[in-house]
Amino acid sequence: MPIVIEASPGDGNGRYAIVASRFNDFITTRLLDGAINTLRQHGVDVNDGVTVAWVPGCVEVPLACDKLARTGRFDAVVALGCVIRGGTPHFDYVAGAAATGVSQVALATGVPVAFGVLTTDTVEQALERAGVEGSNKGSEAALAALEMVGVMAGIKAD
Ligand code: INI
Repeated sequence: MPIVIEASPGDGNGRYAIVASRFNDFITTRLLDGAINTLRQHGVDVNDGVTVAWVPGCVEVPLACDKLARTGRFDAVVALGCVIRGGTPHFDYVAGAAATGVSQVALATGVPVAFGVLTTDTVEQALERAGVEGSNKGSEAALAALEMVGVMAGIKAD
């Protein structure tokens, strides 16, 4: 039988940093609420175990993630932002910089960085993915971070 390393986001272990982009903050504040609620629901003490850093826009997200990851104080980082195609002629540059940068941070630092950056064509699509009741990509990114903390621990222990 193979050795299987798998984790569920249930044990509430770990300290988390969240980087939130202020651009389109009518969306990103909802993503942040979703992320924090999900961490809390999974047993994380958000008063002690969560740090939130606000940055101007998605272009700045990777650097803040990198700096936080390198402190050694966090088991995972959650990146939150919102790029709306209608809102910028350079959508592809901003969205691409965020996506590439965030994945490079994870590989360079060994700290999981969950990608909760919305890249949508319209405001409506962004609102749908930043729901209070329904789909919330901030919440989904927090779940990925929780799970990856377990996976990293499983790989170390094996
Ligand atoms: N930043 C975003 O997070 N979302 C956007 O839709 C956006 N638009 O439309 O341009 C955006 N631009 C700002 C960018 O992220 C940087 O903050 C800015 O270029 C300064 O470096």
